[in-house]
Amino acid sequence: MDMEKVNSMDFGEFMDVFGNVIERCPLIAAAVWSKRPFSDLGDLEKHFFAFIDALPLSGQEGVLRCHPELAGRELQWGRLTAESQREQSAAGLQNLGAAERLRLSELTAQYRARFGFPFVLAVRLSDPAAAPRELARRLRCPPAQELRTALGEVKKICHLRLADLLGEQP
Ligand code: 2AL
Repeated sequence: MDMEKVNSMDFGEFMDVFGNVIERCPLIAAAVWSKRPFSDLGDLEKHFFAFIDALPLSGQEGVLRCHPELAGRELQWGRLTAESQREQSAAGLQNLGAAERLRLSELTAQYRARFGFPFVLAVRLSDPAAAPRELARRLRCPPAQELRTALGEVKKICHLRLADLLGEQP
């Protein structure tokens, strides 16, 4: 899909295609539509990122809370969004052994208890072994730094989803 096509989309079409590039936050795509025309992928994603950056802390935490747990029940039950399901399955999180799944769920519970939002990682950019390692490392970070790191992962996920939709190399 090229930018001319994107720029010609009416609001409904744009929402159908880009509504979930920020996981379960269609309001962000709804706001970005007003910024068209877009020159390229970088320009389009810049508007998604600017919206997130301009949110108050409660909004940024809300964006993080819209993300499903990694390798959580929603994955096992097939209740994720299509994008998350693809990402988590491709990262091998559906096929973890019982011990690995338990370790991950203990760490994600500790993370949520410490920071108040779920652990977010762009899993397409890592292997299954990296998730618990990264979790253990980030658990020790100061909250303000961790919020920035987590939002950086949201932006990486957004970039990969946009690149897929536009048929571009990430
Ligand atoms: C996810 C997800 O669903 N896809 C991805 O890359 N990361 N979730 C998460 N909590 O990090």
